[in-house]
Parts: sequence; C-alpha cells; structure tokens
Amino acid sequence: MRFIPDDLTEAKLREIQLEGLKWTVRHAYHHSIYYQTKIRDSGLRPEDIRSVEDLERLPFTDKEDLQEGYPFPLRSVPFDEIVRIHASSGTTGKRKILCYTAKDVDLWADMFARCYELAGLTRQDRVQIAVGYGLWTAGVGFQAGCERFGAMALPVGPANAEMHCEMMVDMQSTVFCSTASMALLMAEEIHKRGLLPNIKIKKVILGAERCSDAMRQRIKELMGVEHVFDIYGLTELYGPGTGLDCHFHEGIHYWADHFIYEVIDPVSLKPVPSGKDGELVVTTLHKEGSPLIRYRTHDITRLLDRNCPCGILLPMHDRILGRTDDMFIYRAVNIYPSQIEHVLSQVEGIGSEFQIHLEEREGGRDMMKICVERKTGGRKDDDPGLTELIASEIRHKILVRSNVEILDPGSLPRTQRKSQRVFDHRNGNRK
Ligand code: DLL
Repeated sequence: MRFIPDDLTEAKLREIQLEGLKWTVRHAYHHSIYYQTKIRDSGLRPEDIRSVEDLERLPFTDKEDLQEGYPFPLRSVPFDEIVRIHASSGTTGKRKILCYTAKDVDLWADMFARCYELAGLTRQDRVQIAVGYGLWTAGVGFQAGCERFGAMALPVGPANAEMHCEMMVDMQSTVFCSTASMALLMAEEIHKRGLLPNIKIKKVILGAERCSDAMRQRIKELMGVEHVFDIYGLTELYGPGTGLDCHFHEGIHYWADHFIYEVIDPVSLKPVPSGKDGELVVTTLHKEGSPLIRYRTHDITRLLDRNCPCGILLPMHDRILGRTDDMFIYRAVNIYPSQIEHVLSQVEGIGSEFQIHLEEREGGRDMMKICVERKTGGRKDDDPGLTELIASEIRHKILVRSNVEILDPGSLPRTQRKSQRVFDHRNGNRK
C-alpha cells in the first residue's frame, strides 16, 4: 500500500482523531471570528476538548453559515496562505465558497490517490476524467489524485459523447470517471455505436449523485466493465475522494484519520447508533483553509460497524441513501426519491431512469406521476401491465396512489451532470 495506511490500529486511529480534533478546534477558534463566536456562545473553550466524545458538546455548522459569511465563510487562515478556492453551485442563494491552503490541496490529492489504490488501479491505467473542471471540485480532484497516484490522466472533462468515444478508442482508456448520469449516457452511446470491441474500459468510478443498482447493472453490462465504484465527496469537505467502496462493494471506506463522521437524527440532532440511518455530520482533523466542525451534510447514510473482507482498517459508511432536503410531501406522506427508486428497481421490464412529477389538480388534490422507460427490447403491449404493477407496488410499499407513464427507451433526458428526479409543479412546492 502506498497511500492507504496499513499500520492503523483502533487505538492509533483514536489518538489521531483526538489530536486532530483538538488542533481543529484550537485553529478555528483562534483564526476565525465566526467559529470563535460560535464556540464561545456554546459555553466552550478549546481546552474543554479532552476526548473524542467531547465532539458532541460542540455546536453544529450548517449550509446557512456558509452563506452568511460569503464570500469567504469559515476562513481560518490569512489570505496569503490561500492558494485556491472552489465553489459548489447550491440550488438556492449564493454559492458556497471554500478556501484551500497548499497543505489542503496536497492532502486532498493524497486522499484521492487512496481511492484509485482501493479501486485496484496501477500506474499502467489510463484514467478518462469526464466530470466538470472549474469552480467545481470534481475535475481537478480526479486529476490531481490521478497524478499523485501515478496513473495517466486524460482530462477530457464534460465533453460530448463523440469526443469521449473517440478518446476511449484512440487512447485505450482503462478507467472512466464521471457522474452516474454521464456513465449511463456513455454506456448507452457505446452500445449504440457498437464500440465495445474497440474499447478497454475495465473500471468505472462514479459519484456526485445517487446511482441505483439497476443503473449500475446497466452501466456494467453495456460498457463491459468489471467494477463500478462509488466515490463520495462534497465541496465543503475538500471535494470528491473522501471515500470509495473497495472491490467487495460492501460499503464506502472513508478516511477516518482525516475526518470524524457522526450520523445524527436530523430532528433530535442526537447521534444514532451504527447501522441506523441518519444525517451525516463531518468534522475535519487537518483542514486549514476552511475547517469543518460538525458540519451537517444533509446526506442520509449509516455508519457500518463491520470489518470488510478486504482487510483495510478504515471504517465504512453505506451508500448515500438520499438527502434530507430531497424529501417531498405528497398527500401528507413524507417521501424520498430513493424510496420510489427502490420500488422501481425491483420491477422487471423497465429501465433505470425515472422522473417524479408532482401536480396540483383541480379541486386542490395533488397528483404524482412517475415516468419510467420500457426496457430496451421490451414490448409496447406490456405497458398496461407494467403501469398497473408499478402503481400497485407504490401503493403497497409507500402507501400513496400514483399515475405511471411508460415511455420508449432513451426518451428521458440523459445528462452529463447530476440528474434531476423530482419536478414539483405545485404552487409553493410543499417540502
Ligand atoms: O458532487 C463532489 C463529487 C464530484 C463527488 C464527483 C463525487 C464525484 P458537490 O457538488 O458539493 O460535490 O455535491 C456534494 O453530492 O452532499 C451528495 O448529496 C452528493 N453526492 C456526492 N457523491 C455522492 C455519491 C460533489 N457517491 C453532494 N452518492 C453531496 C450519492 C453523492 N450522492
């Protein structure tokens, strides 16, 4: 192992976490007015942090805190130590801007290199990077990690399918990195063009959005790849590369020697035990530019309390199951898109793409329409049966009525970015 530590023990990890936590609280308190005020208001001083358990006494940080301090929220170093900024678009309000010191950028590349190592790459691999460059952390994250690891980076970025196909064939790329939506788009394109015999992609690394099992399976089949790896990350926490599932695909290993993950109940804000779903909260241990103290990601997952057969001592969390702010209310029922996705993924005869449309009918009654595609090669005559089956499954498993529309394969939009699943056309979108 070159990047993944192989000498970690639980005791050593706890020692690293305690030192890192103490350092982060001291650093943030003494260099950021924002953090100083927040920590002081909670009645704490940095010296009060004596064990990892004291983390729970610290106040949370949330996305609003990043907007209030715009344009340099959470900044904890002088400007002359900042070598780069990144931003995530954010659907409402101002962008979230995060600053990085030279050490942050360096550490992020090391962490990302662990992902490539965990995915079993070698320096012979050719890594085609199909995510966006620029203010978004994605492109530069995948690239810096690849260069640090020592494989060949092909920084194609979010180019069109034509260009990606050409590069795959000419450069004989072996690894493809993108969002889940882009990987599906490319897999279908390769299939349509009959390019499978001419390409050498063996591994796909995807993230930035949820990817259903059905979607993963389709990508595997159409691209002829051995493994599809799930990579997690968010702008606030460096960017992509904060964890990846190994080839056993039992969960996402994360770098607990660089950050502490807690999972909390988003209502009571109390930590939930391992294995139970909740909102992921992150505290960094070595981040200088914009450290995070109990930052609420709003991503839903669970910590996994088991050892992975791969033998790596870094702990795991489950795939991201959704976001607390993805939830919508339909006829007084709280629904996450991932619940609909789960029902759909168990229905034979349909594709992996779907859209949920919420409409307000005359008389004020809400209606939910679920659009899905017939499986490639499926028969139109089967549509009425499929419609009935899906509506009935939704009724039984989610306890709501819905209309289902079966579309021709490939008719829902494929995007190079993150796919939008829910379209709420109702007045004042009920959340
Ligand atoms: O999406 C960073 C990234 C780029 C990760 C490319 C992986 C690959 P943001 O734009 O700040 O950063 O969005 C972060 O995306 O809070 C999750 O809701 C979602 N997300 C990221 N990775 C995954 C994943 C990047 N593997 C937000 N599965 C996060 C599900 C994911 N959702």
